[in-house]
Amino acid sequence: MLYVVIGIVALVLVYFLFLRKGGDEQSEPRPDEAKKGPPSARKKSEPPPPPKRGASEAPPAEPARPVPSARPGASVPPVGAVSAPPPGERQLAVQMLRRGLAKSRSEEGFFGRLRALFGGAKTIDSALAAEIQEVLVASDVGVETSNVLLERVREGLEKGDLSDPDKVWEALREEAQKVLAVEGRTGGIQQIAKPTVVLFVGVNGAGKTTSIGKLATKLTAQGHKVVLAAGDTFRAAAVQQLVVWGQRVGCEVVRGKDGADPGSVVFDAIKKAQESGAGIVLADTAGRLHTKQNLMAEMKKIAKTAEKALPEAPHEILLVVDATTGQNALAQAREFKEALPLTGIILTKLDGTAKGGVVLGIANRLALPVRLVGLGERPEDLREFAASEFVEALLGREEA
Ligand SMILES: Nc1nc2c(ncn2[C@@H]2O[C@H](COP(=O)(O)OP(=O)(O)OP(=O)(O)O)[C@@H](O)[C@H]2O)c(=O)[nH]1
Ligand SMILES: [Mg+2]
Repeated sequence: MLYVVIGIVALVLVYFLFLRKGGDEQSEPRPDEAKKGPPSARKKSEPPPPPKRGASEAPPAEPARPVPSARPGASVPPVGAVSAPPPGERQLAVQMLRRGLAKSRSEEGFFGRLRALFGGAKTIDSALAAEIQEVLVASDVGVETSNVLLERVREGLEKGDLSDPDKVWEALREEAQKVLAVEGRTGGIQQIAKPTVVLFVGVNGAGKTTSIGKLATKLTAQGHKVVLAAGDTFRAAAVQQLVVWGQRVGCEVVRGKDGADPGSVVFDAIKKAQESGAGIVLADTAGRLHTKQNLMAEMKKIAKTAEKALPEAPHEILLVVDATTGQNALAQAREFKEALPLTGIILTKLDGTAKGGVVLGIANRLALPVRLVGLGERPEDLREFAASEFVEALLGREEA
């Protein structure tokens, strides 16, 4: 009997134990069931199960998510620039110019030599003017222009008004800016007629064709439709050089037969521009020695033929001058100016000279505005000339 009672009690215990376990199983699904269950069966608050991936599918470590304070889409700033204010446009232009003028700003260059004059315990007295002049003349500013620049400095030094180096620098910079403020059109090429015809002239190798290519790049990027005229018909290679630029920039190049009359090529290019609705014609010409009268006469003929195609053309005649040719550049420019109504100067290869002062000499002696400067061989190295930026880049003491 006792065994029967123990048996019944044991059965009841087993029964309750079994029931309790079954209830637990209902509230907690088995791991394998959780894996198989469709996502929709999961409660919304539950995180999704980690996706199964084969080893080969494993994605690279997920990039760190931006911290809440990071601006969405902001690019990574260069090291050291995080807290610096974004430089203004002018500051950027000065920086770019300064890079191109590195030789002139070096120790042996125009700026470096001027700076050395003020170094150490140097006394600022009237003798300083003579030393400054020496540097200016050696940097292709020329005697006449350096006298213009130094007039106020000399006066100030004699009177004792310019007693500290900063004042002397300031006076020099102000005078340099005045010298560069020549009457006439300033800055780059504007579309002033449709089409605006721009003729490029200058001696061999000055940088005419390259400047046309660079300018065409710039103008096309600004939305202008440009036609190039291969007016240097002396050499097949010269035409080819312009054709390559045309392909690169994506603009039409009008060319004549070998040895064709350059005037007729410019004429055709103007007509072509009128037909296609292009806004600007950039016309290349053969390099010529300013001393060869027949070549200079030919130059005038090209300009006249352009006028036949379109009254008032050419609207601009730019003299391209190689800055590394120093004082000779001045002599060339004078001859060209006598032969043609030049509207400005493109001064190329300033990156190749330590004598950046040549800009002052040319602007002053020729009374012609410098419109563009070449500071390297890339299209973006042709920069519109702004006197104040240029003076800051060439003579600015602080590091921009
Ligand atoms: N470093 C530097 N090189 C330049 C610059 N401008 C032109 N050049 C180079 O000067 C050389 C002559 O340039 P071109 O454009 O062919 O000169 P050009 O006046 O057309 O010469 P011709 O057709 O022979 O009369 C090329 O190697 C150019 O790359 C410049 O601003 N800086
Ligand atoms: Mg050329």
